[in-house]
Amino acid sequence: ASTVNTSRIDHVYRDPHENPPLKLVYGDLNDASSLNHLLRQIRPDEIYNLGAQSHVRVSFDIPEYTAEVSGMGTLRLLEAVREAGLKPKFYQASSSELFGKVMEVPQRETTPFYPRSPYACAKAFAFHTVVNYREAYGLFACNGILFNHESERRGETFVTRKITRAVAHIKYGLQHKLYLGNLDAQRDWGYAPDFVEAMWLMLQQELPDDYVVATGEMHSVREFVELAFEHVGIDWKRHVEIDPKYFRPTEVEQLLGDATKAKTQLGWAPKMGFQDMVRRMVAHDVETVRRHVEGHPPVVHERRND
Ligand code: F7E
Repeated sequence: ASTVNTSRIDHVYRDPHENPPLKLVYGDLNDASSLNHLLRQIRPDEIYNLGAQSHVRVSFDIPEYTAEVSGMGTLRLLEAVREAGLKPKFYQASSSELFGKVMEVPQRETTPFYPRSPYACAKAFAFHTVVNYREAYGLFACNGILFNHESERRGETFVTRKITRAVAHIKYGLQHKLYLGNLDAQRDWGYAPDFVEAMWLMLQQELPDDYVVATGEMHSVREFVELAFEHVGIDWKRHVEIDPKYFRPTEVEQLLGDATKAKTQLGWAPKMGFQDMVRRMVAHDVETVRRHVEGHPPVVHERRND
């Protein structure tokens, strides 16, 4: 991007004490030559492929682009690894969206996939490609089938952050209405930092494998809304309205994960509960808006190599 968009990593990127410093390079999952070049230059020990057009609703508007980045992009990256003659450990961000119209409850590694969006179809292609490269070329490649994971840094158009930001703006009178889609959808929402630990653990094992990462608890969008507004003592019913433009042509009604395999084989368990996570996200957005309203300038760190 030609605009500076590092705000979510600035605490690491702009920290002068970070040693070694975090380095950013240009590349694109749709540009095989950039991937080939970067791999030969960096020769990484571990690769975490989180790159995607990751918004499910948006994938219905730009299906071809989504398939290119989220599906073919994974293949390009794996091919680049192979062509460079490297054997890094490889993590693929697979998704609970693969389960889509769920075939069993809760969902685990053996549950059949039933993707319900161009995004999920692209992720299904990527999932199987990773398994195939593991089997065909002996690559240490893992799929983490991660259920929804949220945090204060979640993109603002995903439902959780959309809600917590709106709550903060409504509290300070900067917004009156929050327009949402399907309040009945249910998700297994975990805390992103916990889930990142599971990603890392997968690559520290003796053998590569695929794992479901989830909390085992399911809540509706309505429950999330109720809890978020409750934290600031505002009645959500006065502010939330339904806008059908946020409905999806095919919806994933409910997702609930069974992370027994990750628990037993990786020794992983989530630390943050649902209520604490919602409270934390709301508190963060309330604090950000308060600073803005009260005219506190944001902390500016020195630029390094934009
Ligand atoms: O929607 C409903 C919506 O966009 C959650 C991505 O990280 O997790 C994420 O996918 C639910 C859906 O996430 C609005 O219909 C209601 O049922 O926050 P979301 P997602 O689609 O579950 C998975 C694991 C991924 O892999 C994806 O990359 O909330 N919903 N009203 C709404 N959703 C949005 N975005 N906006 C609304 O106004």
